[in-house]
Amino acid sequence: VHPSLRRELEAVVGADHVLTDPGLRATYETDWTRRWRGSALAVVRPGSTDEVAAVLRLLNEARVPVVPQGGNTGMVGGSVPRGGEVVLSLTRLREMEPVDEAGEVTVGAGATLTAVQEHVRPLGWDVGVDLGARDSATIGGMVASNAGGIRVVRNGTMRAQVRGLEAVLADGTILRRLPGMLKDNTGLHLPSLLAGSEGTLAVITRVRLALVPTLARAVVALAGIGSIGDAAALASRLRRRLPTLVAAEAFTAEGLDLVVHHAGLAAPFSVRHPAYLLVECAGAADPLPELADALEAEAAGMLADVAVGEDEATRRRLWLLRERLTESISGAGIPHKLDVGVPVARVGELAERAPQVVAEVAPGAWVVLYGHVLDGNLHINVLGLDPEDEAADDAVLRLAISLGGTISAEHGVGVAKTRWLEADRGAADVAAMRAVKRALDPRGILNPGVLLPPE
Ligand code: FAD
Ligand code: 2HG
Ligand code: ZN
Repeated sequence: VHPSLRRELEAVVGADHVLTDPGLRATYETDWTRRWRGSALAVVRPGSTDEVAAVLRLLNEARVPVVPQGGNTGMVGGSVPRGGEVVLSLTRLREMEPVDEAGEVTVGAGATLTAVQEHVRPLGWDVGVDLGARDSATIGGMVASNAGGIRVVRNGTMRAQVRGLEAVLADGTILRRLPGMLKDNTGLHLPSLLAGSEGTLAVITRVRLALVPTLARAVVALAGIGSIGDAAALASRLRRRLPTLVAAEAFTAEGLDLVVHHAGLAAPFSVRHPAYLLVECAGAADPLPELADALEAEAAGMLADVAVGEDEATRRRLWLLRERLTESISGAGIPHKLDVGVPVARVGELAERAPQVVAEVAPGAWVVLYGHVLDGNLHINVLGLDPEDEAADDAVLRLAISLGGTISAEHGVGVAKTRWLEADRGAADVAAMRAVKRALDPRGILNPGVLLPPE
């Protein structure tokens, strides 16, 4: 970064928060999957909204590109530099206001999900979105990527939790609407526009979250089942019978083997099953009788083994078999992550055909798939590929589109999938997105190369 710009940035945030030393920059420059990295001109860590605005004004003036970064747990390369940008780290914006009577809370964009959960749970409230990266993922990053996670079937994605937002445009203009109103029909809803914008339209600085009530009693069941398709079909039938259903997740035997091997967890059953379905029910009263009845009525002959967790420790133990898949896959190599979605009725077809289309173009590759079956969302992880070799990505993303689905159900487009955006969304949608981008960020400094393909 130019010495005079550096001095100006230091005058705004303090010299301790402008990092140019390569050793200090390193963790901000590589993404969680290790597939994406690049070197930054500097890492700048503002401590307030006004500092974010002042930093953006300087960078916009100097036409220096900016990569907004929260917890850097994103899976599509959108949170790390490609080379030559300033990384704007938002992790110092972690102030949390008191929870109000209506169950809303305003938090800094850099607050981690775990910190917010710990802030609100003692008061009987919870955050509607939960995900395995909770200790590092920030609320701002979760809104910017419209994160999904393990409660979508109950509470929707991150977009649905946002009641108000404060954000800074590329030129330093502050947008602020934080009063918290369920009904607010005064024109375009900017929180919806920014949810899923992946740092390309504005930098989110504060978020007003609509919380959900804590559910006092929970039960988790893990069952061995014949296939991912069977798991999706059974989960759909259970949903109809179970108003208390809050999660339905599936994974395969290969995934469980990896978790047992890399995370050192005990296998749940003595027999290895082709696939596993994990469901959680929760409510004010004990949901176990309802779950047992539903399984008996809907799953006759389908389930070989069922493990049930009622107390918190057992529930946690069963959940870890699912949640530690991501890190266990990374323990086995650098995956290509294809977070695709299809209509729920086609999940089985996707699960069967994805390994076949990968084998056709990359015979040496290895596929581990799992996901949020009731969201129609499978995480197709392909191991054993060069980072640059996109033949398998191409095959799987086109398969998802051909099944009436999407190239990204929850992780976003990032730099990983810009090439396929138009095949998914069509030219008219992409042109509309470009028009919005140009209007809000005319110099194109916010996360260039992310979401929109080069023109
Ligand atoms: P980052 O990775 O730092 O950034 C993500 C994107 O948002 C980037 O484009 C970045 O530029 C932008 N951004 C970040 N902060 C801001 C801001 N304040 N203003 C504007 N733009 C910003 N995702 C799911 O959807 N569901 C899951 O179940 C899930 N599970 C995960 C489990 C593990 C173990 C891991 C490692 C990741 C998982 N993820 C999941 C992916 C990731 O955690 C989420 O996408 C999360 O929302 C990213 O938050 P972050 O703070 O780390 O954002
Ligand atoms: C999950 O559901 C995350 O665990 C990560 O979205 C998925 O590792 C992945 O591919
Ligand atoms: Zn996921």
